[in-house]
Amino acid sequence: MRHILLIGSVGVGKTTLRQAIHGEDLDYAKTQAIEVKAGVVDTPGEFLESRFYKHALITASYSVDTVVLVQAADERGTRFPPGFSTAFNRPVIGVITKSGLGTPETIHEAEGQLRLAGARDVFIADAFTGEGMDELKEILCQPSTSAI
Ligand SMILES: Nc1nc2c(ncn2[C@@H]2O[C@H](COP(=O)(O)OP(=O)(O)O)[C@@H](O)[C@H]2O)c(=O)[nH]1
Ligand SMILES: [Mg+2]
Repeated sequence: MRHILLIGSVGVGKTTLRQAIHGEDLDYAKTQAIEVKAGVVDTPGEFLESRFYKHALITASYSVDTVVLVQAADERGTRFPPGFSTAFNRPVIGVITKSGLGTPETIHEAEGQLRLAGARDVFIADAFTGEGMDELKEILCQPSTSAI
C-alpha cells in the first residue's frame, strides 16, 4: 500500500478514515500524537491548527509517499492556506470525509478549498456509509516506495 500522511483539523475524520482503510471497527479515539500504523501516519488536528507544530507535519511527510489533506463535508471554512501543498515535496491529494453529512454545495466548496490548497486529486468519502472508500483504497493500493 502507498504510505500516506493524514493532515486536517480536529474532528474531520482522519483517524476514522485510517480505521476504515485498515478495515478496523470505527471507534472514536482522540489522536494525541503522531501515530504510525501500517503505512498510515495519523496526526492530531492541532498540528495543522497551531503554527508551532506545522514543521512536524513537513518532517513527517518525508516518511510517506503521499500527503492527504482531509476536510469534512460539514466543516465550515478551511484550515488549509492557498498553496499549502508547496510545503511538501510529495504528491498531495485531498479527501472530503463525512460526505453523508454534507450537501452538494458544501462538498463543492470543500473541493474548491482543497484544490486551492494544492490537492492534485480530490476524493469524496464517508467511512460510515462506505461511499468512495473503494475508489480511495484502490488508489492507495499502489505499491509504496517509502521506508515505513
Ligand atoms: N458521518 C460520519 N462521521 C464521521 C466520519 N468520519 C469521522 N466521523 C466522526 O467524526 C468524529 C471525529 O472523527 P475522528 O476520526 O476522530 O477525527 P480526527 O480528529 O480527524 O481524527 C467522530 O465522532 C467520528 O465518528 C464519516 O466519514 N462520516
Ligand atoms: Mg484523530
